[in-house]
Amino acid sequence: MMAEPRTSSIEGKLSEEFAVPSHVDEVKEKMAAFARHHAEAGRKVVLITSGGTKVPLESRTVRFLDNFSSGRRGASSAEYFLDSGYAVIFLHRHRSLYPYVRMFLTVNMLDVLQFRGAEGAAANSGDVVINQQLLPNIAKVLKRYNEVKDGTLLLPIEFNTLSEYLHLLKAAAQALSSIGSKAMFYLAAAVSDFYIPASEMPEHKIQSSNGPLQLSMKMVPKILSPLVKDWAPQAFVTSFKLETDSSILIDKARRALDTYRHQAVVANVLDSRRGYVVVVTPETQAELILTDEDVKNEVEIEDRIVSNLTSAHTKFITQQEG
Ligand code: PAZ
Repeated sequence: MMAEPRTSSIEGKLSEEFAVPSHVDEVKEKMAAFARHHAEAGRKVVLITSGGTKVPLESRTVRFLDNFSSGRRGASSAEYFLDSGYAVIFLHRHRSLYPYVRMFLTVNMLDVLQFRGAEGAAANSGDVVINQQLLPNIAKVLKRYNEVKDGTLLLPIEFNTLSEYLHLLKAAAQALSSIGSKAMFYLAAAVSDFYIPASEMPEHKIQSSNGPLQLSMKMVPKILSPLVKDWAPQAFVTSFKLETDSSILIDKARRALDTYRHQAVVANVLDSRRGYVVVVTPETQAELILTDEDVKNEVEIEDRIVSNLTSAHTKFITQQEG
């Protein structure tokens, strides 16, 4: 078993070494009000994290370290949670994939719009119409998007840098603590494990004339530890584990569960993540696989992940209450 990180030192590091975003209190209040409102209406609330993080190398940032995550897992999972009756706080990387809109991102908007006006008419006197054939399922998706919007069931919160992510996740965990076991955390974002503290970062653009660059980076504090123990101790928490070497995946997922004592880890391998994951809990291990038939029918693996976890969450609530 891994040594459990000391939560007080993690909290200290968070406030000392990561700049606090100026809007964090305002966002925290918004999330708390959202959670209270939906819990009172009998809904469960899931906090989804989605996308990669940006780690600056200079304080007037020209260069930064990033990662592969597109945010597709988080965005599509948000839709399945909404379909399962959850209200969703979507803590996502700025410009990563967004629920519903994600389906149309490869389409050039100007190709699907047509100008209809009298010959020689001024551009502002005709109509602009949509060619729906170029936007498959647009009417159905738009209807669902509007239902979600009208019901204020989706609260989007953006982050960009690692610091913003860490502080906003802490604020979210504290905001959701008031709804106890009705809250689920679904931590699908790909968060950097390494960073350069502000005190060690050059202010200006690193000069290539100084020769090859050597970086020394520190470990990002493991905030799953205070999240589970201190900030939202009654919530159902799911973390994600990504590896490129499948032979170490399940062992790493089990070690995370032993260390942080949360409820589930979704384990996946980079190249197969769209069609195969393993949901690992302290007692169980469920392989979720898309068949060729599923792929033909455009089934998404997130549908299966969300279905597995919402059942586990319901059982968890019953146990907590019983
Ligand atoms: O964002 P995406 O759909 O491209 O990828 C999803 C994922 C691989 C980032 C996610 O499933 C995941 O494993 N997140 C945690 C990564 C980690 O181990 O830090």
